[in-house]
Amino acid sequence: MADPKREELSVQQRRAVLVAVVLPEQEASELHPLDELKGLVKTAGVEVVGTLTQHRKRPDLKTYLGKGKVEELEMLVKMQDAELVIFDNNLTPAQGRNLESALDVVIVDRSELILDIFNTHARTYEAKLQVELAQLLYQRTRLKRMWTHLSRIEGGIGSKGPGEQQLETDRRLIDKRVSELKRKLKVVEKRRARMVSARDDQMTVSLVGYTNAGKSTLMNTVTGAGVLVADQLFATLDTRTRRWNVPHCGDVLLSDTVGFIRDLPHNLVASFKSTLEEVRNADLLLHVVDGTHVDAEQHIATVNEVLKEIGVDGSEAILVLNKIDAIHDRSVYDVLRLAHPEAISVSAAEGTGLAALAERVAERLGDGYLDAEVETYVGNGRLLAYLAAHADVTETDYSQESRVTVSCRIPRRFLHGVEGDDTNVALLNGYAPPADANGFSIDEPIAIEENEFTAQ
Ligand SMILES: Nc1nc2c(ncn2[C@@H]2O[C@H](COP(=O)(O)OP(=O)(O)OP(=O)(O)O)[C@@H](O)[C@H]2O)c(=O)[nH]1
Ligand SMILES: [Mg+2]
Repeated sequence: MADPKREELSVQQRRAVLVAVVLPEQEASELHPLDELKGLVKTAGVEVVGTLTQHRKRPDLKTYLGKGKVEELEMLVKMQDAELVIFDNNLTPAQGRNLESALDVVIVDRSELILDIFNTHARTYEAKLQVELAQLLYQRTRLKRMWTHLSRIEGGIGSKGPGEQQLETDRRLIDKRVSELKRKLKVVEKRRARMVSARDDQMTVSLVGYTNAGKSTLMNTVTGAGVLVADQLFATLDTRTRRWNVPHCGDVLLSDTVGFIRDLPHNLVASFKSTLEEVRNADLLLHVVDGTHVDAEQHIATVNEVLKEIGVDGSEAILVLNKIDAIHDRSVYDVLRLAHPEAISVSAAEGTGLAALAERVAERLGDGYLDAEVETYVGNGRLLAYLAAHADVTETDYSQESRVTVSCRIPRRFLHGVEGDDTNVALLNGYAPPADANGFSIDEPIAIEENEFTAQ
């Protein structure tokens, strides 16, 4: 194995049997146990030739499924001439190995399938590095499975077979590549962190949510960005940032990023650290939920768990119930509304509810606005540009000679920039500027690049 990348395990266009073991914690789902897995394999391009489910209190230690079910699965695999068995569950390396030797087909677990999808969807340099790292870390603990077959054939008892030697070589190759990837990712992370902190004076809002909730659609509708929208899981794997003009608040930066899913592989979350940097640094999160989905409540919980994993408190987010144009079961939506009375309902596709959403965003970001009258000399282009960028200007009055008076509503946090020689600020709702106001400053316009890391 000269190149430790695992293209050979790509599941695309292969005949597969799907298996779901339903454990007590998944019994709450209203969906058929295989529905989400079917969505995932559809995205991955697998041909499904059979399915099998089992309800268990806990997984079998050796084979995850019970003994009788393994036999049933073996028959199904033979009958359908399947090349793969895909589990909706995460298997230990030993369970994967045992099943592979019992069934004589490639076993793919949930993490591996998600990694495979990420691998096919990764477009940017950053996403590619992150996915490869996660795949290698996953693969490293499972190398034995890949070589035991060879050992069985050629190695004698007690001798170090070619499989085992190969195993050591592979491990070394993987470790070398892992350090290389980590090194490259460090550089990317630093760049990303610099980029994120360069926006410190800009309000930033991040979209988060379960995969397929409609985050990219919402981003496109409010900012006019051409982000890929697709009825598939994990359409977006990178982070895009666009300006969003929020009435009464001015321009904010809106980021769209990778979606979450139940049992997201741990390695993947860790590897996507830099992509999720925007989420960690956002002033405000919009948690987008597919309001038509019967499992919306579980999706919300999953998203909050992943957020917690990256150190973010999801309870502070504005909950956005999306796709209200497509509600087919009114009771699902009503229950959801009742549980989250503070949520904003929208249709990102049709553009409904967006004014209410913008208003809530403005309210939360502004932490209360200040209505101000700013009087300065007409040539003060820097201050006028600052006000245009950060405040909602309602009137500009040039009636006094060589003076201009701007009436505006400005978020409290931008007030510090409204200062300078020969400038008077009158606050109409009675707040004084913060004492630490450190003079007037105008920032360079921020270049927001679409594919910041693709050029490498
Ligand atoms: N009916 C309806 N469909 C929507 C709405 N918003 C999004 N969709 C559809 O939902 C699917 C997923 O939309 P995306 O915007 O790609 O979802 P996402 O959350 O970005 O998904 P990932 O990037 O995969 O995590 C697409 O088929 C969209 O057309 C909506 O308001 N109404
Ligand atoms: Mg998306």
